[in-house]
Amino acid sequence: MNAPLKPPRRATACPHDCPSTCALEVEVLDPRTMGRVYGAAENSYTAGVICAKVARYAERVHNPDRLTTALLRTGPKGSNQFRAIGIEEALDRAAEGLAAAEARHGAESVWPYYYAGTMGLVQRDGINRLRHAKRYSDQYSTICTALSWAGYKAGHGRMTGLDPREMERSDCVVLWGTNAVVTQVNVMTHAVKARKARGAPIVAVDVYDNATMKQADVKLLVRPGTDAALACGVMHVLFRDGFADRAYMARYADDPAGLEAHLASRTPEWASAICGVPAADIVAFAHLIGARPATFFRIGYGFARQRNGAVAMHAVTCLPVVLGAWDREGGGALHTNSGMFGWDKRAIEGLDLRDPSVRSLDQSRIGAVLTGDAAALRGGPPVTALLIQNTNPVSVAPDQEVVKRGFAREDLFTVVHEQVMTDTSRMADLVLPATMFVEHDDVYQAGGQTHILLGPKLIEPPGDCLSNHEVLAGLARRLGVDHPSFALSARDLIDDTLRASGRGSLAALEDARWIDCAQDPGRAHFRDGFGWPDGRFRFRPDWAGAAAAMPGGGDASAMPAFPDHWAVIEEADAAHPFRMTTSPARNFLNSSFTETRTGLAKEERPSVMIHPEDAAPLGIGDGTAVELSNARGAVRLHAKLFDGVRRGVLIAESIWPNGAHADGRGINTLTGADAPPPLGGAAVHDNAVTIRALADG
Ligand SMILES: Nc1nc2c(c(=O)[nH]1)N[C@H]1C(S)=C(S)[C@@H](COP(=O)(O)OP(=O)(O)OC[C@H]3O[C@@H](n4cnc5c(=O)[nH]c(N)nc54)[C@H](O)[C@@H]3O)O[C@H]1N2
Ligand SMILES: Nc1nc2c(c(=O)[nH]1)N[C@H]1C(S)=C(S)[C@@H](COP(=O)(O)OP(=O)(O)OC[C@H]3O[C@@H](n4cnc5c(=O)[nH]c(N)nc54)[C@H](O)[C@@H]3O)O[C@H]1N2
Ligand code: SF4
Ligand SMILES: [Mo]
Repeated sequence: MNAPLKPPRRATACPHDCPSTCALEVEVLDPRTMGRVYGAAENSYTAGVICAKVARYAERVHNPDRLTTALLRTGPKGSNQFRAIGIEEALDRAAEGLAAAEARHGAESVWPYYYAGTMGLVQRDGINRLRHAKRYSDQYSTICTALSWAGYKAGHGRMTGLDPREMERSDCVVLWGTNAVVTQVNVMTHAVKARKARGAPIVAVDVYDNATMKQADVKLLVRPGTDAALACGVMHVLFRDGFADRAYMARYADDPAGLEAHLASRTPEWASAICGVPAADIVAFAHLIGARPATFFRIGYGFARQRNGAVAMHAVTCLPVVLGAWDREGGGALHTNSGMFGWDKRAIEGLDLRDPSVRSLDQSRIGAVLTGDAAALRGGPPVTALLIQNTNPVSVAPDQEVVKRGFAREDLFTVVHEQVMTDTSRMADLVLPATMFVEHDDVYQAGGQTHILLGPKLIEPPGDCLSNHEVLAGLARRLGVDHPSFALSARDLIDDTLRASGRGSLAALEDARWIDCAQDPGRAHFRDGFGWPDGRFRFRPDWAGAAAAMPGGGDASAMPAFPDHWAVIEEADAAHPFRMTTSPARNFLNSSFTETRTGLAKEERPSVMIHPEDAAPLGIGDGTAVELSNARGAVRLHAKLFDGVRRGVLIAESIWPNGAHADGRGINTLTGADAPPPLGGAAVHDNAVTIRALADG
């Protein structure tokens, strides 16, 4: 269906943890060398556009600092003293270490730990096959999506939404809590189409005048953690001024009368006092979308990284229902379409071997787990061995001081499989060198759009680099694990998985380059009903039911019955007068790309944005060295004066390597690892801190 590419261009997909999942064309210059990367023009979502950091990906693949041999620790933990060893010896030692931990305290003392450094299904999720086969501790994955997905599912009952390409038929586009220009640039392609074709205004809701808000027609600048108040104020006006679609709600919602009564006291003035947006702006926004029910709400993750994030997400998702937006072409919402693919991952994850009685440990609470917190360990044995792929917790996990204490334990055996030296691999006993996406085969599924894409191996890896699948197969063999998938190639696993999932075959995907899995429009708009037995959207969520799915059971008893401002955020107080978010930096992707020269040069140095009127009385000028602190620790960086942020709010664009900060403490030193209801998660944008100028600045 798509014409074959002309050499040296080869088709692939972006492997990174980004909702865009771009269809890429990579120049292959010789069997070991890649050149420039382009967005595929024929892909209707990518539409030829990719971000700058991936366009220059050759810099990451051919980085002289890449890991190309296995490393064995020779000095004290964290001293960064290693010697190179052969890859077979390294795998022998890794298997011996895991087996020794198992022999001492049982299989649950081994914790395979991973995330989404690559989003490929084979190379990301294969670690679970080894886990289940060995009955190692399970991972309860919370760091990115637990808060926002809990909030979205609470109303809709399933994790799907609009096809993003429908945006071009929208009368208004609301970008809520996503810095799309930075984090998923393709959203802008489609939003701008709507603006050009139909004069649709673009609205941005965020905590600072970021790159996305700068492009928006309407700017709503909220205080961090107060989006539910804004949403309630807007819904109050929709009901009050005759914009609520009562017929739609009567058919598709659980309790519109209850919601309306509840919102009676949530006036724009009430909302304004909480969220900081002037009441007149709240009314104007309500009237704007009230007059344009075909409004597309593109709802991001950022505003849900707050302790009340699930409640906030649910509140925002009530808006399109009150508006009857779902009933209009171009109207409704998209948070993620990840729930629509229906993968059968038995072959990849070894789900046939999974024993649900094995304990599951909270990814975001890795610090508490490693420092022996009995509740975090769920009453089981200590974790004495870690096998880490695809993630960099010593940098990205909250409550960093505790995480570091855990990793420093002499009785902890840590294997890190990585592409580059990271804060985490520096704490390892054994480092294994990993391939990059152009060096292994995988299949990718988009979250923010509707395609499945193939990412074939295009060039040979350097040195001893192994793919995740190869490392897992090597360990399985040494540990005597028997599961047929370990003997398969990554290509065979892709083929099996596509077939089992009813998505054709590897050969077909190779020909087609991608499969568009878009739902039929009726289903995308929930015209067949929301994902509950009665088909009705829940204005009144079953939070307790949601919390029951958390390993060990979550406590939702204090959660509000209807959408509301839930005052459980880390409020500023006299000792910690500022609210701080750790919003994403344009040239990094989480902790990735912090190892590339261009990324570092463009981001300059770790910094924190502060309003000039907040800065002046503290003796802080532009570029002053400052320290941010709270009960969890202190972080050093430099101030940037910026009036596009509310008074009392600080923005530290992240995530820099810990070592980029003056005393090696990264931004997550300040973030908390308590598990917010109903399902846990990392409230990394919800921090109260104090700031002071450093004398030596
Ligand atoms: N303060 C703060 N903290 C945050 C966030 C924030 O906004 N602020 N964001 C949070 C979010 S949303 C997330 S998702 C997490 C993400 O945090 P991480 O999971 O750490 O994120 P990444 O940087 O995407 O990937 C981690 C590592 O995977 C490695 N990797 C990539 N591909 C492969 C591969 O094929 N094999 C192997 N073995 N390794 C590979 C990369 O080199 C990289 O070092 O961070 C969270 N932490
Ligand atoms: N360049 C770049 N791209 C990335 C990433 C990256 O680190 N850098 N990370 C990738 C990953 S893993 C993910 S999950 C996605 C996430 O992408 P997004 O969905 O965009 O989510 P976040 O990056 O957490 O934050 C988005 C915005 O939310 C804002 N925000 C924080 N608190 C609040 C609040 O209380 N209310 C409101 N309204 N806004 C708030 C932040 O300031 C930020 O501008 O992006 C991916 N893409
Ligand atoms: S926008 Fe996202 S998916 Fe696209 S190339 Fe950049 S990181 Fe990859
Ligand atoms: Mo994420």
